[in-house]
Amino acid sequence: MSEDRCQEERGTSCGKPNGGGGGNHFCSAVPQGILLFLLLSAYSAPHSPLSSTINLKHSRTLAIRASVSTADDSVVTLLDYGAGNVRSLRNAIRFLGFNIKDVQTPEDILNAKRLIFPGVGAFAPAMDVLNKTGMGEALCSYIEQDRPFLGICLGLQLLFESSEENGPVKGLGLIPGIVGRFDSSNGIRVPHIGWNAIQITRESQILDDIGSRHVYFVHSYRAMPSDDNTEWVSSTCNYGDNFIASIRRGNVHAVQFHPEKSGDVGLSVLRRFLNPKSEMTKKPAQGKASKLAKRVIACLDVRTNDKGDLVVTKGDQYDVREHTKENEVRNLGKPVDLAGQYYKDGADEVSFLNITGFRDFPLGDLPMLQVLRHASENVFVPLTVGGGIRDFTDANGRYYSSLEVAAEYFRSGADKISIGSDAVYAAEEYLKTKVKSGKSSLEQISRVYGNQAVVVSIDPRRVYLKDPKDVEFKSTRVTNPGPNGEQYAWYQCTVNGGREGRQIGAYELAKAVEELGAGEILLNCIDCDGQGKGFDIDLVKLISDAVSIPVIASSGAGAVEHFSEVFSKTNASAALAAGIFHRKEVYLEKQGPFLYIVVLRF
Ligand code: 1PR
Repeated sequence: MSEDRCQEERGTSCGKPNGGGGGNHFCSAVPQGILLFLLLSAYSAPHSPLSSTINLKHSRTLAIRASVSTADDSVVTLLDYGAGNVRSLRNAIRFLGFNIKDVQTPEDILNAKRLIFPGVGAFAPAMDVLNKTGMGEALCSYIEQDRPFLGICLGLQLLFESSEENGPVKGLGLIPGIVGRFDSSNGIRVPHIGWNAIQITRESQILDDIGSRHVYFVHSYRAMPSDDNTEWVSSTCNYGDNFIASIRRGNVHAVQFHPEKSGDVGLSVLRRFLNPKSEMTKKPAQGKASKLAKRVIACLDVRTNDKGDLVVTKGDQYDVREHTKENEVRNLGKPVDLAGQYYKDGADEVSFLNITGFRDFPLGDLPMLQVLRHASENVFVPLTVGGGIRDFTDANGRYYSSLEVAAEYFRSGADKISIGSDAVYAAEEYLKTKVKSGKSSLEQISRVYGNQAVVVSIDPRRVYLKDPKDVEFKSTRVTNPGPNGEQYAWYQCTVNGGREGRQIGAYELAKAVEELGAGEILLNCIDCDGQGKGFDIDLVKLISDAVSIPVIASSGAGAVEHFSEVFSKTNASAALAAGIFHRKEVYLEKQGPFLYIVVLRF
């Protein structure tokens, strides 16, 4: 990039803030006002020794004043403006033996020895923060000087000229190109969530360990390779089309995927950025993997047992009590230990479901938050948490919005939150009024944190029918007829952990929550839960064909073949299982370029 180009962009983009818009389609977003408050308050912090020397609006001399830091080699400077879950990245950096210095002022950027910019949130509010605080100017100067930089996700996109996300919105303009949305009309599911392979187009040091292994993506917008930006592009990924997976020029790197969520391979990317001389950890695996992999998710249903300990439990059609005289809650182990174990084994994601969340208040449930905090210290794949996400008034009359509940979960290390009962009420209301109130937990959280951060967990029960006309809900022809020879069934949604049936079908619910902003559907099936007889293929097919967001098939896995069956017969993007892992009947294993296979343990 030429000096002229950067100067020109600064005149328009750094000098004049972009309009708001509150787009929210990738990573995690916080409304513009909050972002600004967070950053401005950090910037004007009285302890800043340099604050008097910086002119926020006219800071073009910053580059001249930049001095190479004498900071010690173990320090990494992090530009975190407080949106979404940067905890995992912090944990990953610390896990690799480095310390973090947070950016408080633009000069912290200029004085950084190495800078990581985990852009989170939507493009417009992020640019607004960068413009208004002078951070954008400092970033341009830092990158122009070819100093060690790693942008992640939005941290890559912001380097481009502009984005269509609630835009057009001007970016930093360092790399030619416009960031656009994936086109779901050609059959791909948006957001692009999951593990995909990248094609390395030129030597890029930080990608040296990757080979053909997959890395974790979660985004709805992407930059495309072109003749104008070819000198920057170091790898591409195919999802519908080839998009830019990483850029590199000199010491400046940026990746669209999340290294902090990409397990060992992601940690190696961070390690090679932080310490370019580090030994290669593994010989890159060879292979031709080029597709988005189907995900295997380990699920931990968590609740307090009768002694008051938080334990992993597992239901049999949602009944989690032992059928003994004591009638105790089944105790399958400690949540943090099991999550760590499944991560090491190779799970693509780990989910925690607080199964008594519908009656307990999650912010009063501090052990659950502690579980998340501890789990995220050692688990470097996406963590989802669900249970009790809704508005709540406590015993003292203090009102907590579902946004506050979700924010606490995100701060504690969750990448996604999962909403059960409250999403059913929201969908019922929406179908009744045909109006999106914008007030449901689902709508609010997806508006603020992006729809990729919101999973809706559906708990349906199969109801057999002689004739599809017998109900107003969508039914399907079933593979195995009902007890009285019924050829059809509809799937009735429930709330409160399956205790209460509602007058809405899984099909209607799935379509409604997609419209309301869900980014993914976790599709349980009470009839199959804990039975080990396989997923309900009829149900998974019905729902995964009905929506264009990813669907996670859940309930019933009891053998390796059940995973292959659900992936070959339906359009599910992922399969979630619990009992089969807890009982150690199978385990996960990484196999070359293919992410994970499930192998019987003898
Ligand atoms: O309604 O927002 O508080 O969320 C409560 C969440 O807790 C929902 O996601 C709901 O599915 C879950 N939940 C509530 N009660 C139970 C229970 O078991 N008594 N667990 C429960 C649901 C279902 C799966 C399970 C799979 C795989 N668990 O997640 O892990 O069925 O099991 P399998 O492989 O052993 O067959 P809210």
